[in-house]
Amino acid sequence: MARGTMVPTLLVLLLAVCCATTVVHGKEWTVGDNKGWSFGVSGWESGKHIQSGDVLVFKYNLSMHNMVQVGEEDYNSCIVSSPSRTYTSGNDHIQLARGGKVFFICNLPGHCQQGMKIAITA
Ligand SMILES: [Cu+2]
Repeated sequence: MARGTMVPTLLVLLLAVCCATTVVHGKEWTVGDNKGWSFGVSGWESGKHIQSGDVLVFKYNLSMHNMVQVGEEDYNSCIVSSPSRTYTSGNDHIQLARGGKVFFICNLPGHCQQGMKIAITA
């Protein structure tokens, strides 16, 4: 390799390493902003540039609500029919993986129907 191309090559390598590791630190989004994970939160996600690596924070009163990650069918029907992970801490942090859509609903009776549901494309 000629001496003149050595430095640019190293710079490119350094950039590649730095950018590959910064992906880990995503932006934190509080779902529903000040209102939190609550009735009518559906639509909060639209127009937001939410990316893989970002973290969704679901804040809610744990005696009133929960949060379940579901598939698209269950999201549409508001009925949890397939095995899904249920979160109940009142302050759930979900880091989004790359690719595809993810769906979250509250599965207490009637809550999803009252807009406690979001669909995110990461
Ligand atoms: Cu609820």
